[in-house]
Amino acid sequence: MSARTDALTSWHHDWSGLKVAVFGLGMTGFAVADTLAELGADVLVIAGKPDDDRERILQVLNVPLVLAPQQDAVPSELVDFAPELVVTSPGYAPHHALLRWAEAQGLPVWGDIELAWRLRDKTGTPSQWLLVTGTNGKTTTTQLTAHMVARGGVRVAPAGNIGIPVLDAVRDPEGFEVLVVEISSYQLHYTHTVSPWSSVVLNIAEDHLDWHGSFDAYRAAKGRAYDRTQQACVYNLGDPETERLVEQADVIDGARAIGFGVDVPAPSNFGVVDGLLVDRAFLDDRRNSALELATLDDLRARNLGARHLVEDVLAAAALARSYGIEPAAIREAIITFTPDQHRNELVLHEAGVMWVDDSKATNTHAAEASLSAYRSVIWVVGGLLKGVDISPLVAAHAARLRAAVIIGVDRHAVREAFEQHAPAVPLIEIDVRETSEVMSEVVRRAAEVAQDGDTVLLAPAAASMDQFDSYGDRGDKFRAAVERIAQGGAGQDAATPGDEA
Ligand code: UMA
Repeated sequence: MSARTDALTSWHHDWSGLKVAVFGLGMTGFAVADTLAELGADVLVIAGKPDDDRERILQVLNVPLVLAPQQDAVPSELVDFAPELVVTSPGYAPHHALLRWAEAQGLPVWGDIELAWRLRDKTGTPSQWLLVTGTNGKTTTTQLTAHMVARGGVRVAPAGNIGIPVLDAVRDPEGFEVLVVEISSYQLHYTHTVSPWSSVVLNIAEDHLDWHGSFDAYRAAKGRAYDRTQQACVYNLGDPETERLVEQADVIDGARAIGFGVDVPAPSNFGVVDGLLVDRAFLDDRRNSALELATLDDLRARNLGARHLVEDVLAAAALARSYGIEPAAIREAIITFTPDQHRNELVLHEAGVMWVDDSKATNTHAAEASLSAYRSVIWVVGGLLKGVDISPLVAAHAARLRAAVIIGVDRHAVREAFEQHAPAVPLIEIDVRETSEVMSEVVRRAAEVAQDGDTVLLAPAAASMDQFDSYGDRGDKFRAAVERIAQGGAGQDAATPGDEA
């Protein structure tokens, strides 16, 4: 790294004239370009596709943009610009031509989170960060943690991969005492000096192999969340891989390892005793006692009773307690918490059939948790598999599957997995030309086979972008189609769910 960029660790340092290439003009690239322009840096944005609204604002800011739609070429404007620093959006994989070029030039490459960390003193006292990563449960845990810290009377905001660029939070005019930063493996890859107050890796399973190149590289990226942690490295007692990452991390002296799990906790851990969630870590007499946080009944009343959600609550509580939030505030946060959309949401329960939107299950690990929660499932599965093999999931759950409705571009791989590992499960393949019709067809065909006691579960174990704008869009379209069919409006041969029992 160059000496100049190394030394830039404050909003109040001199960023003027620093030549920065920004890769991407999505949520991240725009926030980065806007921030750097405000700091007086000399910015060039490179993006793969146009974005009219953002381009217009860039023009006002006097920031030039080069559109470079080809994934394998480096535009001459970038070479001529000769940047001193690259700040990339997380969607750009390290093997992208632009990143390979930056590496060959020996340029420092930061993500937006690295930049935000260095600028977090904009309004005075720098905020402390609680980092949340993991294959699944990140968003719920981030929201829960922020809610708990807020109930403790602290000025806090959730940010990051949750959909709010951290730079937006850092530039809030009044500033925050704490940021709860959801950080993806992509973002971690481009992070170098972040030193969180506390951090958690919730779990690790195969995901994003195409971006990272291998499971080891993905795992290594996740492990970076613990590096330079000041107070508590929170890990999952049910996932030994997360504990290994803590052991391998380079933390600040004195940082503690705090485990969480749904069993009776040992001292220094969070867990469950006789239906009570307890903290045996942040109290003086942890050998002989524990602090009560909430009851499992409190969680069930908020739809947080499933095992993986209990784990998320415990992880969030550990982060909040590490910042000194009182147990009473944590309970208040739990009993007032509303989980996110598209996360095991019951859309309709009619004629004995449950229609459940878990569109957020974009990988096999999340789909596994979801499938395990139901006995007799008509599983809506498929999309962009991201290089992950779905066979083990199909094999493990064959017995509970009454049928599978296959969507997405990678249908072939999904069908093969069933043919090999669950040949008895009836397959319904959705092959419609118009992507806008996919969910109507899914729901129509599922309704034809659904019987009393079945759950039609949208938990595709795959990303959505081949046929939908996002997992949110996929879930919205599922809900709309279910609601249409419930009102009897889904076409001439539409059946009411459960009709054909
Ligand atoms: N681009 C290219 N080529 C590429 C990659 C990106 O040209 O190979 C360009 C696009 O043309 C566009 C821009 O880069 O101009 C988009 O950048 P991006 O894909 O990094 O997306 P952002 O809009 O900046 O959103 C990102 C996160 N997206 C990804 O990591 C893919 C958002 O997480 C995050 O909320 C946001 O920053 C704010 O921090 C989304 C996500 O899907 C929800 N995350 C993955 C996940 O959770 O599994 C990691």
